Amino acid sequence: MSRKTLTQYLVEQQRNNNAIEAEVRLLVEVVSRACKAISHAVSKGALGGVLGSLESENVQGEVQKKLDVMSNEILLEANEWGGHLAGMASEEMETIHHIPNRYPKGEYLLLFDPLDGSSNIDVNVSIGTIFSVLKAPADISGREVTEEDFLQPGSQQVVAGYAVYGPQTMLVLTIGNGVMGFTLDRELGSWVVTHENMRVPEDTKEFSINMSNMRHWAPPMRQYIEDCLAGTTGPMGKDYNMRWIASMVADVHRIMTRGGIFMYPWDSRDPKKPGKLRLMYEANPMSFIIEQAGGMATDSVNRIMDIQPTELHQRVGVVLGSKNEVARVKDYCAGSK
Ligand code: P6P
Repeated sequence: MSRKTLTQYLVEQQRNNNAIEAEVRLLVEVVSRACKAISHAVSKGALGGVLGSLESENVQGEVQKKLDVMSNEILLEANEWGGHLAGMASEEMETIHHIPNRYPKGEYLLLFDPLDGSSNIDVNVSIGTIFSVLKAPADISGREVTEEDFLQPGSQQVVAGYAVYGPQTMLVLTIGNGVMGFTLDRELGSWVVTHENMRVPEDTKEFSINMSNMRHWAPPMRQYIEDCLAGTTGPMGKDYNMRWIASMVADVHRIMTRGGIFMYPWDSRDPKKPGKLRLMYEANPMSFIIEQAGGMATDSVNRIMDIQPTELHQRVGVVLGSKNEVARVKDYCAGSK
């Protein structure tokens, strides 16, 4: 019995549950095909001449890796012609990307981090692509898209997903009724269902944070981590393990698979920045996926998907994963602990 493919899953969702419109199904198919191409480029490594950095910096002031730019181009070119999008936004581009006039425009907005965790590229550690789909405002057909059209809270997302380029290449996707995991069958070139209805365990003993930033955290966050480190000798009454891959997609995928809590909280290094991670194309899509799998996602206190964005590349503190552990952090940080 052959396994179900992404296409079959999407057609079933469209036909049976009316859970997805034809335009959105096409969009997901196009993005997933682009992720296959990115996976192929990433897997070549040094053999493909794609490692290393460029002299350029992106809007975040980060040195761009060759694969960052390549992945961005793959996603732009794959999605421009389809007629399903009104515009795109990327971590790698300062302003929004308009659909060229030679192509029809659609009703959806695509946002993405084309290659997240790119500091891991040159050391052969898992990296990934994160994407989010919003519906453009109703009047979009009569005008050009603007940056403001993208500034919608995460609760408005229609689709969210990530591809993780690791020992396996996997696609994890939500269209708003649970989370499905697909593994790339390189022989067939198909995304094949391997993880139906992914769920995040409600409790965990594993936390994920960059401990080198500890002295910069707000006191309640420091106290929470100190209590985790105290294990059974402290108030938590259990010993914790720690993981930090420094690739959000890989850390989140581990949590989607076995539970855990991922934190990149506010720190005092740059008080103007509420966190390192970006709201629109990292925190929001990951929060949608985590919540759809029964987890929880906050900025340490407030639900991430309730945040009204004010800037395309704004940053946010992120605490997400096993809901009872995220709720515990909220107790610490909201001062009720
Ligand atoms: P640090 C990768 O650059 C990234 O945006 C996320 O994927 C990852 O979780 C985080 O930054 C790692 O940050 O400060 O530990 O290098």
